[in-house]
Amino acid sequence: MKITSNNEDKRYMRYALNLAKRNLGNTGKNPSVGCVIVSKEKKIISAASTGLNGSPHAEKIAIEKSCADIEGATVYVTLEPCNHSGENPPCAELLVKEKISRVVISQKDDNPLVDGKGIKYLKDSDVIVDTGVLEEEANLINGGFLNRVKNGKPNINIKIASSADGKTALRDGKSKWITNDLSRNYGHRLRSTHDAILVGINTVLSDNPMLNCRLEGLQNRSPCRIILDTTLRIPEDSKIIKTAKEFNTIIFTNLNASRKKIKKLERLNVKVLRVSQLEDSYLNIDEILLEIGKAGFNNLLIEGGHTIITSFLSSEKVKLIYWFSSDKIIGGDGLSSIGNLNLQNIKEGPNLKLIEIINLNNNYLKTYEVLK
Ligand code: AOF
Ligand code: ZN
Repeated sequence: MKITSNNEDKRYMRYALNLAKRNLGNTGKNPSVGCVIVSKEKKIISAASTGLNGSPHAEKIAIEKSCADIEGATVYVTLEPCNHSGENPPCAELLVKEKISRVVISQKDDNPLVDGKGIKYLKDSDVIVDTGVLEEEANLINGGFLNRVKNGKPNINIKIASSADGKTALRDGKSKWITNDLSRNYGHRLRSTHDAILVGINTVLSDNPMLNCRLEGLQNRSPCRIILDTTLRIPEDSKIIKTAKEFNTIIFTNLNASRKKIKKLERLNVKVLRVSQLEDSYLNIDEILLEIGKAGFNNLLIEGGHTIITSFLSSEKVKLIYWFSSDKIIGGDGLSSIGNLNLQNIKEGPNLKLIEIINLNNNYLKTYEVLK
């Protein structure tokens, strides 16, 4: 049963959510879960998040590193504890064995292997269970995983870096440097918290990007790079291909793409996946997203360009927009961040809910949730 949470529960849960949030992108196909243990004496005696690539689960790490007796403690966890044996042992069983008296859960796990079984096991074992504490915030962290297990697709987040008047480049395409260093570093941080990053071939041809995370110490947290390349135009000497042995790389192309080119790319360590093409000659986004889901990616970051951003925004449910906006004005002859949406009236367009603003030394990162 869902009960109204008190402020103390929210405070501990917020800590658990922060742990989960900062660990996003590190847990493979598993969700990033946060867990905080509070003793009978109301002291935080342990805190953890899911381990690298999804093992061990957060609850097990928190229990093992607890600095005091955990009998009778309360456990705050951002996702329902599992009670099945997969790659990891069942957490609900462990919590009961350790004589935890209360478990506060933010959000239920819709993975069919869990789906209420963890909560039921805890209740049947006389543990007090409260659910729904800061569920909306938890959904921003768990949502990608839950979407993948329910619909087979990842959550789609878009990154835009623009001038104050929403332009991403000058008329001639020059975009260096509209935003400042801090924004660009934060952009790399975003790459590290996503499982995959996607751009169109035009971005590769014009910018020759690496699309990895280049923050010191976080290079090994780079996402899988995904390129949409309908006719396999990617140059073999592009940075993406040259670094494909170091960073996972997937190219989506059409069903008639040259076998010879595909073989060549595969030899260079690139995974090539073929999908159908739509009437407007774009690759079928639905098929692409299902393939990305199949690969186990929960959170996808779209980094451009303009055409790709526009087609995702108009054809699919985008979850978040990370919008870096700088202290420069480019003017009407600059390139817009978003292309034509062909709206007949304002109501038809995407509706945004601002969920966070960060001041990055006179640039701003606004994080919007896209409400349709
Ligand atoms: C938890 N705590 O920290 C995470 C959970 O194959 P396994 O055993 O690792 O189980 C994977 C499933 O467990 C995953 O699909 C999701 O439903 C849940 N993840 N559960 O109790 C955790 N990461
Ligand atoms: Zn578990």
